[in-house]
Amino acid sequence: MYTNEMLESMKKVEAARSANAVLEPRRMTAEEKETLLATYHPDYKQGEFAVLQIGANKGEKVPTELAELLQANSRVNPAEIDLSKVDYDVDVLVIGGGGAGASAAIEADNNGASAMIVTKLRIGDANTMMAEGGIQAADKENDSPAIHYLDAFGGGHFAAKPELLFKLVNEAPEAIQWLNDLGVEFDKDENGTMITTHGGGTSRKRMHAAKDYSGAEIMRTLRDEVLNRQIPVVDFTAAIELILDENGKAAGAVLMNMETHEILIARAKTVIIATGGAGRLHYQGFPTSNHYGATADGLVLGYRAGAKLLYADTLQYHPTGAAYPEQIFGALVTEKVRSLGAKLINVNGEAFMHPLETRDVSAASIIRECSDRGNGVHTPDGIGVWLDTPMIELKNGEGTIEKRIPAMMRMFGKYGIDIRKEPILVYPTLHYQNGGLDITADGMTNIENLYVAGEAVGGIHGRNRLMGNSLLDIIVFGRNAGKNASSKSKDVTLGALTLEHVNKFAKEQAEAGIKTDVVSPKLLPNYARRK
Ligand code: MEZ
Repeated sequence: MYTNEMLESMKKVEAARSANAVLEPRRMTAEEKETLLATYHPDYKQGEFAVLQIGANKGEKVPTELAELLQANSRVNPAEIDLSKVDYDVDVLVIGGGGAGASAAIEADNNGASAMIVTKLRIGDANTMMAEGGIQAADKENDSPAIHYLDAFGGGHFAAKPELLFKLVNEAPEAIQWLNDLGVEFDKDENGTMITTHGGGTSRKRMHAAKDYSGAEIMRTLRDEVLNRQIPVVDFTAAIELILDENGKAAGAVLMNMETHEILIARAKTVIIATGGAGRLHYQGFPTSNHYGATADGLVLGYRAGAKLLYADTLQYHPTGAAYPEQIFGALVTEKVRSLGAKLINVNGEAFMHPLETRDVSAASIIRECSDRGNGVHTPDGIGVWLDTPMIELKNGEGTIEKRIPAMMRMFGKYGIDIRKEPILVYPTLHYQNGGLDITADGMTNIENLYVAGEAVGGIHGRNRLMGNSLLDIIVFGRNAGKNASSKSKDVTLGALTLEHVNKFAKEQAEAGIKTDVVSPKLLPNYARRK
């Protein structure tokens, strides 16, 4: 239960609530943000990164844990794999069963291709399911894709690949329409108009949501569509190595049954990596809001085959992970809580920052408050700052919390915390991989016929992503990859299948003097129960 320090601090929060609710903490200047990030954001902790010694991004830094996996040993010995025994033969192989993979498979199927999804867990076991607050699209009169572009480009430190961001924002309104037509139950007012809110760093209210389980609602709909179309889904089967053909083009994957470890071969004219993020690598010891399977597998598969990474050194720490109670440590407390009016408050009851700065700035600000400033609230196991949820109903009226963020109410309610009456404690949690595999606007990597969609892509958002642009990118780039990979498959004649790139990578490893017992892709987190 709450310690005395927590209770004392909570009294200060309550006493200051009415004043804090109307206070508008000023936004930080560009210079203030720069200094803050450089001093407190985990991306700037040089000791936590390693320089890659081999592969397409040799000489670049990535998180130490990722470097270990990118430069690890393959799970297969190519000499022992019989590539002539093909178990699955398809036009489009989709690796990953989240929102991007499902969207890709649906569009490939629409386009008349034979598509198949392989996933190491089950379809829908993915970060898409965990997304809460919403999906951005500039579809209101006071907004436009150009304004959406400016918000996202600035929020990402002007580093997004312009052609990718252009596609993201321009295809956003149609993506919402597509989801709506498929059956996603977006929040609407009595006239049927979609309700939209702000997110951090947005200059317009363009966050469309299904309460605070937007990702689950979207994934439910996409999964139903995949199953209704009878698109084959091979569950509990991981892709453990890509297969190329003799001309160096993507041509399938070596698969492994997660229970029996049986090896299977999938031959495909085009391959789409849609394996999601890396939160379960727990960079720098952070907890994560991510799904159990988020272990950067797609980055490893692509890298070993020769695909290039972009911005793999930049991660997103969601400012508000649950810091208390310990049973939900690191779980996502949606940004929508702040969109609806809750403010971040320190141990002394002070609103120490504007609640809707961009995520990297908000996370760094919370870390500063809890470290050098000494203004954090100690919990029995850690530290955090208050997110004053009762402010939401002061601002929007009674019943708002139950109506707009019922999942948050339930998550804390299970532990006896009524977020309508008590503030909650939060601290940054590892949430999103800003970087990933480099693609062109058609979704293809530098390896012909190898496409990527979703969180495994790098460069759509630059070096920091705005809320709601990830649910959007899985739809826009998932559909894009599905359409383009299926069209491309019509012109592909596969050469002989090979795993020679795996041998080549092992040779590079040896030449660089890398000796390691680590095998990758990792597939499951360190704490997974293994046979
Ligand atoms: O885009 C996200 O990461 C998101 C919607 C998260 C959230 O705070 O709800």
